[in-house]
Amino acid sequence: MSDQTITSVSRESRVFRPSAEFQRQANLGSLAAYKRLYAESVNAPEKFWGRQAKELLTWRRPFKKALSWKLPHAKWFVGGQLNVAENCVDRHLGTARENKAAIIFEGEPGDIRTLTYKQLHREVCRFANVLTGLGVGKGDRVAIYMPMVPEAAIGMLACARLGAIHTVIFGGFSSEAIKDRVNDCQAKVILTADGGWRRGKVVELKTNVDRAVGFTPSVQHVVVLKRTGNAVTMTEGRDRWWHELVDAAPVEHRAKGFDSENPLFILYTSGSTGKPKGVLHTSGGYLLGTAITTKYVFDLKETDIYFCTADIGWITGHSYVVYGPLANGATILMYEGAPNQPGPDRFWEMIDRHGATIFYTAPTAIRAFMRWGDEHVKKHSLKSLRLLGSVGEPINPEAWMWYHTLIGKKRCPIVDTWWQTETGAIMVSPLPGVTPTKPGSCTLPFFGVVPKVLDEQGREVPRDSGGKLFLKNPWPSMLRTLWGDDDRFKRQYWSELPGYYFAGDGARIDKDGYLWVVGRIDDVLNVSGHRIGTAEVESAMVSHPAVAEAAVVGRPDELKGQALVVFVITKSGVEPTKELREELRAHVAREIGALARPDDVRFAAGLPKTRSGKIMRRILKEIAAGGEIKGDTTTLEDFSVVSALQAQED
Ligand code: 7RM
Repeated sequence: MSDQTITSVSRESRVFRPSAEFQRQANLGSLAAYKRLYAESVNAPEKFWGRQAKELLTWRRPFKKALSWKLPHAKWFVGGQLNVAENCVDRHLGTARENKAAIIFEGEPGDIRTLTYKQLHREVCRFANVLTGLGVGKGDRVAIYMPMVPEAAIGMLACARLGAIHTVIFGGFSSEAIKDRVNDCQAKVILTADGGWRRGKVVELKTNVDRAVGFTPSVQHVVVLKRTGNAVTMTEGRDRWWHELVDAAPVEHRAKGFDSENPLFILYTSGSTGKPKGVLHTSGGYLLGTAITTKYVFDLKETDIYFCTADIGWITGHSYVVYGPLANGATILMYEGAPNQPGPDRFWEMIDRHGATIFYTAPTAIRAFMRWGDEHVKKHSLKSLRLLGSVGEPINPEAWMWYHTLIGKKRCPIVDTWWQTETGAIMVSPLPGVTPTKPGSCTLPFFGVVPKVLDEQGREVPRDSGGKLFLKNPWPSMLRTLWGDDDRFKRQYWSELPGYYFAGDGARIDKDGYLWVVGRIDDVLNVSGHRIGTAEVESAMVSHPAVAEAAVVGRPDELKGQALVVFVITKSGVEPTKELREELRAHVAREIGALARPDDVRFAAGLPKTRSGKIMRRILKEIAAGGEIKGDTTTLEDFSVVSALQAQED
């Protein structure tokens, strides 16, 4: 066995079987049915995906061939033409869905607005006409820097309708981030708003755009939605009010069909160093991947009210707020603001108010709810919920159990969904009602997905030992390239092991074939020759009752290779003392072995995270080693956290 495998130290062994009640009504009703379809999807992928594409999507011109695969470049549904917006909106008109709510929107101040499919159609058509009027056509890039309001989705769908390429820039990012991304893709138009609401304050989006746009010569127009009503400066000729343009635009718009491989969007994701990568997704394959996973992983029913808390600036917002649910004619609940505004129970209040049935969020949010206290949850019934989802990082068993008990009342299945910006759609996840779940495991591959856990030599590691996570076969919603940098695309994802897509994660597969992601490969700890994933150490740490959140990194150590430094946020009311520090070190040693006893426990008030909640361990590594912060920090949610950690250092 190679010494480059990862040692697993987790001892989680609980199994939760689906209830008969859920199983009876599930879209995919048995493990046998899953296995049969899965086998077909990997043995005869073209047949399987060809059939799904015909069943789930509406084509303007039928495709000739499901897949053309010239590694690492895939073309799905070759020769086919479709319109993505038509698939998400128009085709639900003239059916029972026409007057069904497509979007139920709640603003942070409490304003509520509902758009039926018919109304959404009207808005998308009008805005497509607006964009046409501004000179946007097929292949042009449009940047979207907006709050989580229906107009953000309308902007995306209007681009899709025209065959233009949107790039959503997360509304929490700075003008620096706007500048880099807009220049990289040479966007012609920016869609923004005067502001958005976050924690009772206005985030001045237009002001940030103004600061960037002096350095982005490609931008011809900025369209500004009036959301918060704060004063903004409008530059004559360049800046236009959303409502004025829309009021003057015709409501009729005839959509054209576009090639299945026509680009749909670019989404920038931060690289560990240097400039962000522009992940490119195209039309037919992406839409099929998001539509089919929404249908089966979320067991979507006509009557569901589906609440995904992700911002549209994240891939989860693209795939599971907008494209996947709308392609299925679902009702989505969309929320603008912070989860603790006005109180820590905002989500629970919303679930009860709107009768949400499916709730999809991230482990970092779940740990925050735990920290805020159970009493905020217990004030609400949550009886409408029937299914819960998790995404973004490995969910520690402690958080899984809390989610299961407090939110799901032990009756809702949890789907822990592993996927990436690059994969476009969910790759590994339980199917609710079908797959027995284990807290902390994302379980089994979705149709067409062949995960492999391999060592440095590309050999399969034995069951239960860790290695690098690869995907073997192409899948419809895979990224096609990195915008403007196909070499980087090949280097980054396809050179680790020839013929395989490298996910960048460490993982293990257990005796039941279940996948456990143990963290990013770049973050793997190396202690006295043992390689350990970050997730297992952090999970052991947060299983201590005093700990709310933890992040572990390695610091160069002459003796051990690396010393383990754990940054810990304690639960509210817990005093961070020297004794507690020793107790936590001993706790980890007890939970997973002396090998993983932290050398250093540092109490912190906050951890450096991206807005989607991922801990930026790269920054913590630099802090632990006492060095300066290098590399891209534009995706950091709050730089003051870093300053505070560094100050503590001195
Ligand atoms: C959807 C999304 C991708 C990275 C991925 C993992 C981590 C995401 C899970 C997870 C364990 C999960 N896209 N990750 N989901 N790890 N279990 N269920 O998050 O591009 O922003 O991030 O996130 O490391 O490679 S992303």
